Amino acid sequence: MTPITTELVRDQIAAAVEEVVSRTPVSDIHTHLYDPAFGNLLLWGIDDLLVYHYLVAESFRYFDMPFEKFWNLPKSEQADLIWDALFIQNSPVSESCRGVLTTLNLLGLDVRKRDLNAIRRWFSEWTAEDYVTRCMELANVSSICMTNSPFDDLERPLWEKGFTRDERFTAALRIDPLLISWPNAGSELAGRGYQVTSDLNPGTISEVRRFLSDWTRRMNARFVMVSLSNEFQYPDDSDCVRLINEAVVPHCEEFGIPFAVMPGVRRQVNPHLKLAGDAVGATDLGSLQNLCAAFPKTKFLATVLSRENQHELCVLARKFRNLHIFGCWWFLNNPSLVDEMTRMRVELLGLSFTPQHSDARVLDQIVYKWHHSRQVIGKVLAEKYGDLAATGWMPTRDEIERDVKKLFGGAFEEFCSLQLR
Ligand code: FIX
Ligand code: ZN
Repeated sequence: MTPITTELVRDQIAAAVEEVVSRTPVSDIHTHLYDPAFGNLLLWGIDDLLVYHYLVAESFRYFDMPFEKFWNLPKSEQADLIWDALFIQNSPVSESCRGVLTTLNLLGLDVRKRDLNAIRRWFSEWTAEDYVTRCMELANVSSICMTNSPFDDLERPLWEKGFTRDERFTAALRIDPLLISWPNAGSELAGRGYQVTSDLNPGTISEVRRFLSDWTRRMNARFVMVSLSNEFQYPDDSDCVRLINEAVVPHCEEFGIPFAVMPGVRRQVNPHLKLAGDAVGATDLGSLQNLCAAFPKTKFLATVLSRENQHELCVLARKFRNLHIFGCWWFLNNPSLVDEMTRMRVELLGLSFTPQHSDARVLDQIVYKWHHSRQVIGKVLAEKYGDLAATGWMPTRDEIERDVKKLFGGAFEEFCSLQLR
């Protein structure tokens, strides 16, 4: 591509923006992936791609078998059924199905043959370590933030034993059980040597803080994170709110790390679907407003699940510098909604937000989730810089590169190191 002088003519802007967006590495600030040191906890490969809970939900729109019969099948047979229902018996037009094909295509596999076993043979030649590198290169992802729960019995032992970290994988301290199911979480803490009682007296609160400090240090956690129901209310006199006020917020302020809140989930509306059984509900964002106002020195990261909340969320971020919004979460991670949300955010917040995170549960998903998101974000930005040029203000290539770097992780880093006084 011919070097572009500072003055970018309008019709070259789109090409330049889309090129910069595809070439700029992104840090993926929320995933359910694991450092390879966690072994089988890191899911990858075609069968894990096919039994992803998004595809399970879509498949049960066609399956008439008892739920238990499906869950009792080995993973490869579950994958066979899903492949047949969503890719063979019906055209794989949904975002999640298209995603599987985008990933296979970018990996260089010929999906036209529709030969699942040939695809399986291809995957059987990889090691997890090499495949992590391959997927991060293809997705142009520079770092992956995990979701790490001290309440996860499969994950916790390795943290306690200690291991050599893969620097490409950072950690986030996930504390849903602590806030959502106190005092059960309290008995778990007590079982691990923390002097807590179900009553949130000062002694218990300081032990909860000790728990948060221990795990923040052990994981070198970038932030503390919780997903909340769509009925989350702040303030109220619940244990959840007391723990937020007296333990989580002071802890985050002490460590200078953000508190990431993800409201809007209706957990397990259909438990037969297991992980695929969660749904969405509009949230009263007055709670997030109250949190930001109550703790002006605390940094809040927020992504909200309901489409109906997105405009209000952007406006809230205009009011509170201690609020950084990120991602098109879960049921919002669809091109039409990523487009709508990114446009609204650029128009209301300029570049001071993080447009996307992958929420990948299977490593290969970072390939399609970022490929699809970059396409949409690139298109929106190209139009926005085009509109800018129409005013006579000509953005330079360096400026576009600077801006995209911010959107793909720089603004998040700036926010994390913000010292709020
Ligand atoms: O709470 C979360 O972090 C959600 O992202 C998950 O619970 C959800 O199952 C998911 O995978 C969404 O993409
Ligand atoms: Zn998630």
